[in-house]
Amino acid sequence: MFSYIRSKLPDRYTLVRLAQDSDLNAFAKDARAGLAANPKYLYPKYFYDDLGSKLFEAICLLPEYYLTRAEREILSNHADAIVESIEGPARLIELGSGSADKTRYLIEALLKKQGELRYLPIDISDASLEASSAELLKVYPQLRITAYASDYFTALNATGEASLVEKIGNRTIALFLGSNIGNFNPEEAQAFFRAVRLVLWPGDALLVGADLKKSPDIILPAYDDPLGVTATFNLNLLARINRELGGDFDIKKFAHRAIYNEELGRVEIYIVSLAAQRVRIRDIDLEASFEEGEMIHTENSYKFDLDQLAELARESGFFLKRSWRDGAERFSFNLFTALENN
Ligand code: AVJ
Repeated sequence: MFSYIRSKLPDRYTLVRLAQDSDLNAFAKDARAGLAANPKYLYPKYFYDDLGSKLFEAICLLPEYYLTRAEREILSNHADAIVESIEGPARLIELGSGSADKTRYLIEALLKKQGELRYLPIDISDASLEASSAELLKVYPQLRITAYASDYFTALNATGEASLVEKIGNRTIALFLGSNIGNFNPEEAQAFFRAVRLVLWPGDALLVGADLKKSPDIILPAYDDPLGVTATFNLNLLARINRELGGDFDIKKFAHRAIYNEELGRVEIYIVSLAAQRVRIRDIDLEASFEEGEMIHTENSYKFDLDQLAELARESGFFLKRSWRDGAERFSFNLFTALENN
């Protein structure tokens, strides 16, 4: 079902590549369904091919994209307190580790507290996993890494099964940084919390970074920056269809659009067709036609308040033990504790 790949760092690094529906197939299937639908949509998980992952790292450097800096501020100020709020030696599972840059604050706090640590990053980009793990292993000799190249749900189950020995005598801390939770609609967020709860034991912790509701004057520029990095990130979805599925999108005839839907408390991201046009996608044998102004919905990014987070916890077998915020109160970092009964 899955393969272990040994790297140059044999005893401190293992990569587990979990067999899924071949990625190419899943992308082809989902792209076909989304572009044949009305209204059209594409899933945000497909942003993150190797180029898309790099473009997202560039977004995180933008002054308008306050989320990364706010979360970094919280972690750099409170990592020790966060770790101290969780009793006992722990292993750290990260869902969507990306560059694992901000994770270092928690890794360092845990190493300080317990001397050694097993870190289990999960990411769909194995290029990101390889690069970030090599970096971390160089810097932290007391770190061991088991990396999962996989979607969250498949890998979560594997971390639960593969490591019973390690779970005994260790707490598990599950980490979900960067307001990635914002991509889920409320039902999906609940299902996700429940899936995480299933691999945790009572007293284990789930740490979640969540962007807060606030004025659209602050939120919108983070999703529509003047340099056009976010636009490029969004349009890369079409470029990816051209590269991987033999599409002939003329990228210049499409544009990025972000709106804040205040009622639903979410940013909605679209790709707008700037002309009436037809696009042929050879490998999925699809011809998609667009009207001028027609949109492809590519992402939602939900914003939260603490009541919503506490309720999400209650619905899924956790309780919200503590929250931290950055000085400007834009972003929250939340400690959920797994309760006895599911
Ligand atoms: C990675 C989902 C947290 O919603 O802020 C950034 C993705 N999209 N700019 C977010 C994203 C456009 C990001 N998340």
